[in-house]
Amino acid sequence: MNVKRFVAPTLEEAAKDIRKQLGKDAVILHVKEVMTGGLFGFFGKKQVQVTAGIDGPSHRNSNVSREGDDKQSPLLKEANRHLQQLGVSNRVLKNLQLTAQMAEKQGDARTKEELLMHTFRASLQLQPFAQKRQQTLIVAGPTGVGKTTTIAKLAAKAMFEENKTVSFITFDTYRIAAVEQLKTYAHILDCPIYTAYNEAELIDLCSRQTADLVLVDTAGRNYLHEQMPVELINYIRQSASCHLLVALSLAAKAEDARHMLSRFPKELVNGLILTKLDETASLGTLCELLYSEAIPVACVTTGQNVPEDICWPDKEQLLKWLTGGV
Ligand SMILES: Nc1nc2c(ncn2[C@@H]2O[C@H](COP(=O)(O)OP(=O)(O)OP(=O)(O)O)[C@@H](O)[C@H]2O)c(=O)[nH]1
Ligand SMILES: [Mg+2]
Repeated sequence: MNVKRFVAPTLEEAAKDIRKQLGKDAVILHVKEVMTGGLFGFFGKKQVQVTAGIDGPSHRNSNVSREGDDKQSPLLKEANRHLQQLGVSNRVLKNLQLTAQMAEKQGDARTKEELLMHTFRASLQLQPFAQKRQQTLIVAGPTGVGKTTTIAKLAAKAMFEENKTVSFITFDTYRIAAVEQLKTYAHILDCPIYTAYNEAELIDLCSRQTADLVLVDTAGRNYLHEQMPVELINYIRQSASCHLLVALSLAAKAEDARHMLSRFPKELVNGLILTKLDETASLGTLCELLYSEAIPVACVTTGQNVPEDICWPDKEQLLKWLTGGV
């Protein structure tokens, strides 16, 4: 067996190193916390030290990996089953399982939920979404994902719970019905609505708004084939109060959602609107996105009812959902 020792600041980083150097069949043999650096035992940095090994090529067959599975504790097996059922891509699954293996060796998880909690905490990038008193939110994303409905929910919350003034701009002029849909919400909420027919008009309208919250509805596009207009990208880049939120359905396949997100300039996306939580039984897409991207979750929608079906989960709530809690 080829055995190596890895030292990293976090379990996640150790897992990455192990997989890079030893491959996906690596087995964790020992995990402990160590202090590195410092002077005379002071000011050291807490690190994770992991000993991992891999059988030689002649032994790397299915029997060996099955034997490895049999050696797993019941707790790890249960956690692995949960991770498998999430429906994440193979790459993410392997990394999560490796992290779970390390978390288990660290020995402070007694239940499946605790072990999963350690695993997700070590692996996911959970950033808080920064709310500002005054901001323009441009909502973009694939067709039918729930952009317009979510905008209505966001407007209602801002008006009735936060006492903010709201205005709408629709940049979705491809279909008459789309403009009418937002107009109906504007009418019910009694807030102004403006229509932009091209990027220049949109930018002009955005820069002239005085409401606390300006919500911009964009046309659903097939982002697998099209890209955001360059003028709009430049405007968002230059404006301090204008933010881009990308709406993605949690019911979409994990890899499709990630691919869709990759069509937007990464540094431009300030937050994710994750829709249709009610339409999926597994949270693989949520897990995949939080694993791969350091983009805050702005809100999650949970049904068709306006304005009720929306929530603003914090880090702990996201972790609870992923470990199977509510
Ligand atoms: N189940 C469920 N349905 C939702 C949710 N959010 C929106 N919808 C429904 O999804 C459908 C499309 O919603 P829209 O808000 O029109 O979606 P859109 O992204 O604006 O669509 P386009 O403008 O055509 O790209 C509607 O029937 C909504 O009621 C949600 O969280 N759960
Ligand atoms: Mg729409």
